[in-house]
Order: sequence, then structure tokens, then C-alpha cells
Amino acid sequence: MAARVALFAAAAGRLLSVECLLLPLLLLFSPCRFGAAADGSAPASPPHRRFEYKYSFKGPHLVQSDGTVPFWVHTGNAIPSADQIRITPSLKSQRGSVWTKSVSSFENWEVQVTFRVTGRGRIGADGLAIWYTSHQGLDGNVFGAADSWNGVGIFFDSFDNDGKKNNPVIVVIGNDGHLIYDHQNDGATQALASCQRDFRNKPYPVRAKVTFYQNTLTVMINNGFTPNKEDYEFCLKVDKMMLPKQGYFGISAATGGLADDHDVLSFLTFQLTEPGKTVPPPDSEIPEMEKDKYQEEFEHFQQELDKKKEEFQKDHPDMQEHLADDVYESIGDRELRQIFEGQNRIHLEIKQLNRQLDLILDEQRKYVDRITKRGSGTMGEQGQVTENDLEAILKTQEDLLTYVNEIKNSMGDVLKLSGGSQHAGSAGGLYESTQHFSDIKEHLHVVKKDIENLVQQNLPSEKQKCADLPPFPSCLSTTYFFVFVAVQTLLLISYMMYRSQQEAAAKKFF
Ligand SMILES: [Ca+2]
Ligand SMILES: [Ca+2]
Repeated sequence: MAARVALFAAAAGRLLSVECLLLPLLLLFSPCRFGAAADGSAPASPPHRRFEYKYSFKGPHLVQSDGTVPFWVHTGNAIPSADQIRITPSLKSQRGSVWTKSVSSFENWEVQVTFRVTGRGRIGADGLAIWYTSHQGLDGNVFGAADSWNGVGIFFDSFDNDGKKNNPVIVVIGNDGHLIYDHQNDGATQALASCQRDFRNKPYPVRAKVTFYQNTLTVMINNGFTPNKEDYEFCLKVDKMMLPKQGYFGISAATGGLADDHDVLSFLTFQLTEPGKTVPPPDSEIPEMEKDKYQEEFEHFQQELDKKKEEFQKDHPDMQEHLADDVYESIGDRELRQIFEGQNRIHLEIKQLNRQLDLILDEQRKYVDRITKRGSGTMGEQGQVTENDLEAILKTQEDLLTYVNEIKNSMGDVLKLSGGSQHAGSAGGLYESTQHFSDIKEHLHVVKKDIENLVQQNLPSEKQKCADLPPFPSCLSTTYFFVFVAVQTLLLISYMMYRSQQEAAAKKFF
């Protein structure tokens, strides 16, 4: 089989040269192909990607009612469910695998596998493998798949068989169908490339992106530390890789003495086409026979459904066709229902608002009642209290009145003052003069009072003094007084005359 020769994986230069010598047929294909791959630098524009549904699975409706996965076959202990395939449960010595039903013939491809390897132990076993092989390795002891595979296996090896403390590890091993996997040494000497990554018990699913493009196999890993799906980091690369022209994609797992749950959440395959090359039409991949088969299957199901419907209607004549109509709704029905639901929600909101408004109004009414009861001063038990209150209010009112009066007075003063200042210009010193007069009046009043006081004090004191003092000087008679005054006046006149005579004599002398 020519494909058998061509479908062979090798990367190391040493290995390649030996193969070339031993297998002359390879010269027809490989050396030039390898050369082209080696010289070909990374393309400027990315390749065209097309999702291949027939080589993929993904939740949430991963499994069919009969327990199978569409376009895939599962073996061993694998348990497909709605959102994942448990390749092995965490039990001892389990093995399981899932393989595409049909063989692919993509020149370049990419697979994105999302999985979880979880176990209660600090160490788990054995591991998980992603395959691209010329045949389905449905059963075997290489991570749950067949040994002597033709193609490539990417192993997520949990258990450290050789005790070199280098597990968990991701290893790529190519095989042309002759190699026997060295399980005891974790395939250390057979590995084309490897990278140490712990993929067990991660908070988020681990993602592996395996790309085979222009004969270079690249593995990128999302370590499951973040929910970011695109958080990939480089793990390993194998250049000058030869793979079978046609192959099956698969994923397998196994447990040993130790056991982990090996769950695959999704397996997405993309066909890559180099820029400039024509993209193969998708329908060409599906054989006519399969098309017919699926069409037949569909028609068969349709007929069965109709039959069941009829039977049901016969058994339940009351329900008639309404049941079926109730289960499925048309676009118009859905729109109407959505409008109705929206309106219902608005109606409910309004109802709620109304209830709240009623509550507020009720509260207000209560307050108003309480206030009016207090105001009317009911004759009940609270009579005294209200009287006291009233008294207090009256008092404060009186106080207020006095204050108001005071303010009024002071305002009047201010007005007067302002009036005075207004008239100051025209009436001149009118205000001043009135003030003056009032001052004089006051002073006069004070003088008058003082005199009165003096008179009152003097009246009794005269009697007392007269009794104490000698009678002559104090009780002077008017006659003596006048005589004294006349003598003094005569003396004054004579002195004045004398002085005028003296002054006249002095003037004459000078
Ligand atoms: Ca191992
Ligand atoms: Ca190891």
C-alpha cells in the first residue's frame, strides 16, 4: 500500500536520512516535500480555516438519544453525556477512546481539544492522548489506544513511569506502524518533542491547540488557570513532520493503579488551506451514499413522527390537534406572545406602583387624623395636657406680643429718626432745637426736684440749728441788714471816688 509508505511520521534529521536510504520509494515524495517545508518561511497571511463538523464534537447536545455521538464512535469505558465525553472514570485499569467515523484527507489541519483531568490523588494516571492516525486505534495499551499506530500521538502523560520526576508531561511521538511505545520510560527516547506542563486539577478546562500546517506540528496549551479561552502558550513544535494523507482523529485515555477522570468537553477540527490555494468544496467531503443514508433516516423519522401523531390523536380524541400546536409556535405566535408578556410586565409594574401610592396615601391620612385630634383638644383623658399646652401657647403668644410691641416701638423710633434725617435738610435745626428744649426741660425738672428736696431738708434743719447756734449772727434782723448794706455801699462809693481822683492827678502830673 503506497499510502503506508508515505504515511510515516519522522522529524529528527538522523532518522530521516536513514529512512531515505532504506526506502527508495520515499524519494518520490519526501525529500522534496521536506525541503519545501524546511525552506518555507511563515506565510504573511494566515491560512483559510474551515470548521469541519464531521470531525468535531461539542456540548451541550453532544450525545444522541441512543447514547452515541454523531459522526464519532466510542469504545471501552468511554461514557458520552450531553456536555462531555468521560473517556475514563477515575477507577483502576480503565481505558476508553473516541474516534471519527470517517477518514479525513486534509493537507493541513488544526484541532482544539478542551479537557479536564481530575483526581483526588496528588499523582494521577495514566493520561490522555490526541491522535491522528491512518486507522482507528480502537483498543490498546497506549493510553487506551492501539500500539504500532501510523501517524502521530500527542500524549498528556500524568504518571512518571521512569521516575525522573518529569511528569505530567506533553510528548509527541510519531510512528510509521513499526514503533512499539516504550511505556516504562514514558517514551523518552521516542519523543519528537515534549514540554512539561501540569494539566491535572485545574480551575478551568485545559485547552490544547494542535496545528499541522506546512509539515510543521505545533502544540499550544491553555493551562486552565483563567477562563480566557484564547490564553494559549507555546508548548512544542516538530518541523519536517510527515503524516498520513488520510487519517482519523481520535482521543483516548487510560488509568492504572492510580486513576483520574479524563473528560473531554469538546474536540473541534478545522481544515486549513494555504493562502492562494483553492478551498475544497465542503460537500465533496460527504459521499453521496452517506447523504442518501441521512436523507433516508430523516424521512424515516418524519414518517414515524406522523404515525405516532395519528396514533396519539386516535387514543386522545379530546385533545385533537391542539396539543401539537401548543408545543410548537409560529414566528407570529412568538411575537404576539412576547408582546403579551411585555404588556403583562408593564401591567404588573403599574399595579405595584398603584399599591405603593395607596400605602403612602393611607399613611398621610393617618397623620392628618392625629393632628386634627390634637388640635380639637378632645375632652378625654388628655384634657389637662391640652390645657397646659394652651397656657404655654398663650404665654408664648403674650411674650411674642410684647416682643412685637418692642419691635414696633423701636421701629417707630427708627422711623422718627429717619423722618428727622429726611427733614434735616429742609427744617434745619428743628430736631436739634426740640431736643435742646427737652434737655433744658429735663434739667429744669432736675433743678426743681433738687430745690424741693433742699426746701424739705432745710425746713426741719433750720429749727435744729437755731436751737444750737448763738441767736445773734443767725437771727439777723432786716434793719441791721439794711444798715450794713448802706454802710458798705457808702464805703464802696467813697473808694471809687478816691480812685478816680488819684487817676486824674496822675494824668495831670504826666
Ligand atoms: Ca507515563
Ligand atoms: Ca517520566
